[in-house]
Amino acid sequence: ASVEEVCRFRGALLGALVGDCIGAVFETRMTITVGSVLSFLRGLENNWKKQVLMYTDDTAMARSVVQSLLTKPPLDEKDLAERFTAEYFSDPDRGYGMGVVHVFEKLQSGKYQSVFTPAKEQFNGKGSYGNGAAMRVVGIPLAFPNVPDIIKYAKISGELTHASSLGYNGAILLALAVHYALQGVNLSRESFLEHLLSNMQEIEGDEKSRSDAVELELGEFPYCNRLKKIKEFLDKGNVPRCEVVEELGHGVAAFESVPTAIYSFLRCMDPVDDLPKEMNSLQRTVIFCILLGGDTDTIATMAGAIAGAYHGEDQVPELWRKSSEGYKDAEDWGKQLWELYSSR
Ligand code: 8NA
Ligand code: MG
Ligand code: MG
Ligand code: MG
Repeated sequence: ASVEEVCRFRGALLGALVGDCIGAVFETRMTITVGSVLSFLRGLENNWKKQVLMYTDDTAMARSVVQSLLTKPPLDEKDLAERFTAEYFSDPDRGYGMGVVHVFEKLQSGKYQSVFTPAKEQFNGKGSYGNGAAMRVVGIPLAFPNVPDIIKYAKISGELTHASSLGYNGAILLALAVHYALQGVNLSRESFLEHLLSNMQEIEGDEKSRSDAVELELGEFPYCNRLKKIKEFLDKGNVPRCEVVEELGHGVAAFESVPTAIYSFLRCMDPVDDLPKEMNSLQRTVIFCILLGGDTDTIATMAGAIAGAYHGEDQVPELWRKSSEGYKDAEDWGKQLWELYSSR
């Protein structure tokens, strides 16, 4: 059983990596068709030795989370803040969000007593609700086996840049999705969603979550409501992609992308009408996310993490893997996180 588990840990990191690297290619394209995505992927065969696909901010920050978890357990927020900041300044052109850069500048200035203060000052004191806390969170559910720890540490890791509860709750939701995905087929699609819904009901019931959601006019329990929409869509069957985008979103806000990633993973357990029959579930998941358009790298990285945790690294095609920058680190760190997780 243990070998199978290592596969899931490596799968989660590799799924996240290929989702970011392949998704980023399509981020700025106006029209994305099945034909264009498939032809790009076929072209990797002739290209991977010459040109690797660069990862973006999503993976750069996910790498910092993983490295911090492995060297400063259980989670050292100062160490993590330093890693995010050092990584940004050493390599700023990875496509970071417009707002988050100010957090790094403030952290770098050394004027702040608490590493959490710069994030609280974002967007006139409202904090960011971008998907940046969720896009990098995959290491947390791979380091902690228990739900309360995952909630606690996903929140802390998120709050370094995302002080709005909509931002860090998105990270908590994605972390929990990866956690339940690690259980594989032992958990049905229905109970996977029920677990998430019951966790999020408690999380979104707290005072700050309620008031932030009301202030943004999202209604109460925005993540719970979107989880219910996911269930409705899955019961319906082949919901057109435009309707998925309309109802669940494909934007840079966490509430317009984390539920979309979860839906894409669940939907792509089954074949998708216009995708090749020989593709496996993880391949379908990444391509499905890209075809939704919008924030393609981030939705594909989040869905890729869940799909990789569920299906294991065998579903990450060799060609996709070796075309992606830093894939060997993902393999090594998957094993190390599995050891850490198993020791807890
Ligand atoms: P962020 O904190 O800067 O948030 C991202 C964006 O969300 C901001 O630039 C704002 O436009 C908007 N936003 C967040 N909070 C608020 C608020 N309270 N009020 C008004 N607007 C708000 O950075 P992040 O780390 O959350 O961003 C992650 C995303 O940025 C990822 O998609 C990542 O890949 C990157 N990125 C996205 C795009 C894209 O447009 N798809 C392009 C380049 C980079
Ligand atoms: Mg990115
Ligand atoms: Mg980007
Ligand atoms: Mg993005």
